[in-house]
Amino acid sequence: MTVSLDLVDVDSLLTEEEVAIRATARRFADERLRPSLPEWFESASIPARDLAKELGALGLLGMHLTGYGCAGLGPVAYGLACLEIEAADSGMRSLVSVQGSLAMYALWKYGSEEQKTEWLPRMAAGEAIGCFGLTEPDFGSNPGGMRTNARRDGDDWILNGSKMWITNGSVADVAVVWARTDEGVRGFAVPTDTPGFSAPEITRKLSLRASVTSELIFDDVRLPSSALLPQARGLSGPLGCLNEARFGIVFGAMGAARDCLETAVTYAAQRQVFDKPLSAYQLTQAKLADMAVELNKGILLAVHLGRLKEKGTLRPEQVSVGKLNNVREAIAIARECRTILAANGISGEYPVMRHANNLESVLTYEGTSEVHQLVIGQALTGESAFR
Ligand code: TGC
Ligand code: FAD
Repeated sequence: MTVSLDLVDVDSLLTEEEVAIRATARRFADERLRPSLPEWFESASIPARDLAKELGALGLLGMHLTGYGCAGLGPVAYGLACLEIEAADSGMRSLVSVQGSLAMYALWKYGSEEQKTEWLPRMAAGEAIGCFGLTEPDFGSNPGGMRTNARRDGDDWILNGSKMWITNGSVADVAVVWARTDEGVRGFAVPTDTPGFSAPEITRKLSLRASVTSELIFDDVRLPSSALLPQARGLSGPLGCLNEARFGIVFGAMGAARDCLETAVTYAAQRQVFDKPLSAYQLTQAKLADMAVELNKGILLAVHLGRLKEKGTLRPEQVSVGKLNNVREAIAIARECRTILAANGISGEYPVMRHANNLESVLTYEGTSEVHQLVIGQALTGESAFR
């Protein structure tokens, strides 16, 4: 957080190592990402392979995992990196979190030694890209209803079905795919050059345009028994990965919010209305103050959850508190900042509306706001209201 927006000295809660990693991620975001984002967003195309290698060289892919070429850093360092990358664009953070928290984490946590050594070092270096296929066209919030299935054929598995809205899908080298089997939901590491696998890109998105989003189609994809993730059984496998990615979003969303607020503070100081700076009006200051308070609260919450994660006590409903609050506040901040920039707020010359549009996806993916309300509601009441 820049000095001017860090009203409560969040920095005093961070270690030197965490501050250093944040600085590395911020420099990359400022120098490599930020200048190109308006163009990538407008053209809806990103140099995903180059970016993955550059992020890998900085140690930002799977950075909270240990061994296999991963940096082995703590959760707060990982969260701060997500925050800085998302300050550039939520789509960039998606690239990082799908690679590290979903695809790599699934292989790291549930994979065989052979799967880990085959994929993780290359994925940490950004030389191989991963995606994570859980959502289906008819089953998003309720992945337990999935239709994608895998059946045994001798020692092999035959995979059929489809996944929808899959980040990195068309550029991935390996897809972690969750499928219904005779033994319940199981995960598979599917090399994307396997015959019968295809990943058409989803176009005409109005949000997260600087991110590859795809459908995955499995048409009698034959996989050897070694493709099965041996340690994941049932829905708790994929849901365990979601906890990791949601944690990154708790921090990341605050990056998008900070970028909007920084833009609005600067803009309000420069913009003259009725013969004096917009920032000198009480109405503007009330908006800026309220947004800064929510930003500071959100970052404090993120750091607190990070410390719980460090101790190994972080519970899924606590991650839901962070994801629900911080994304909801981030989108509110982005929209309020847009009002301060008024007409300029709708222009791609400024990052505010791009962040606001991106945050619509962030509000939906990794569990919608409603899903997180229901997770928290269940923790409060003991009653499951999902069904
Ligand atoms: P339910 O019966 O409650 O649980 C089934 C099994 O899973 C266990 N479990 C969890 N385990 C780990 N972490 C969690 N957060 C868990 N929540 C539940 C549970 O203990 C049980 O285990 P077992 O051993 O008894 O079988 O499951 P349900 O079918 O009622 O569903 C619960 C619900 C609705 C909360 C869950 O399905 C859910 O979270 N839905 C939202 C789906 C979602 O978030 N999808 C995200 C897809 S990936 C993505 O969006 C990537 S976006 C790109 C980016 O990140 O940038
Ligand atoms: P639905 O589940 O159809 O929900 C529709 C509405 O109903 C929502 O408002 C929801 O909150 C509400 N609702 C659902 N259930 C209940 C209930 N029990 N009570 C009350 N209200 C309810 N998925 C992946 O697997 N991998 C990815 O990499 C990935 N990347 C994504 C990238 C983008 C840009 C987007 C937009 C999505 C991505 N997703 C990914 C999918 C994402 O996780 C799903 O969109 C999300 O889980 C919601 O599912 P749905 O869109 O099918 O909505």
